Amino acid sequence: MNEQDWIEKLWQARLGAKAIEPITSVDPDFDLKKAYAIQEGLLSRDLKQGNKLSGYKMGLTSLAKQRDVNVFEPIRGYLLDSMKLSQADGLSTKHRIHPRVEPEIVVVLKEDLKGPNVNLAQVEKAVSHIFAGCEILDSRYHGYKFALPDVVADNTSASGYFVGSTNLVEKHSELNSFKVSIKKNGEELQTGSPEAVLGNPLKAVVELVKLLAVFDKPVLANKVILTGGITAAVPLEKGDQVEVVWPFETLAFSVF
Ligand code: OOG
Ligand code: MG
Repeated sequence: MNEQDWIEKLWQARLGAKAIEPITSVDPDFDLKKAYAIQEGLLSRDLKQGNKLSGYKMGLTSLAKQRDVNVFEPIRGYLLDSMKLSQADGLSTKHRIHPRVEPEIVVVLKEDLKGPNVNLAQVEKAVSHIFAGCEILDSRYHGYKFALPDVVADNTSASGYFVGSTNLVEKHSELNSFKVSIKKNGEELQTGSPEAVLGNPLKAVVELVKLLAVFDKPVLANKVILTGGITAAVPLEKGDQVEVVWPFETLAFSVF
């Protein structure tokens, strides 16, 4: 199996909501470099099909998430317009294999940032919006099991995202005092604070700029940036009612 074969397999797995074996279980030499090349191939294919890049995501930026999937290194992926979800519409399970939800801080920049030497002060200066949000994940691998290169090739399990409507940028110095919880069918299943993400979710943006610099790419202004799950993710099924409760707003949706 070569790179094109894996791109095709992952593409079909996502399209048909049918899980595949992790690449590392078939090819023990499969590494991170090859994995990002496959992710890049999936992005090109998405763009060629008319999908639009809506943003970026960091993953595995908190210990809770690293332990959740037993992978201990931050990773990055891409987001598409078609992944943006609305609370009114809810979450469909139809084209998903085993969806999960996790709470995340969402950031938007007002200027592009590029290069390996970016620092936190530059990110703070460039931020225009901070939103409460949550990500919907859906690994394309059997049993939601994978190693680091597998999950990178699979665009870091990206499947959807909800973004709140209150710009919290003026409150950015208070973010770490926020508490967030995930309730499923009224039961609180996870709680955490944005501090869990590298001590400050804006540091995840620094890491994102650095990871994209390897590919000589900027993080563009006016795109959404998911900074990484604060808590372990909660598996979802048809019929679930989900509430992601933040200090200034609650994101609520049903799963159908
Ligand atoms: C991997 C993606 C991790 C996050 O925010 O940590 C991620 C997964 O859990 O499927 O998006
Ligand atoms: Mg995430």
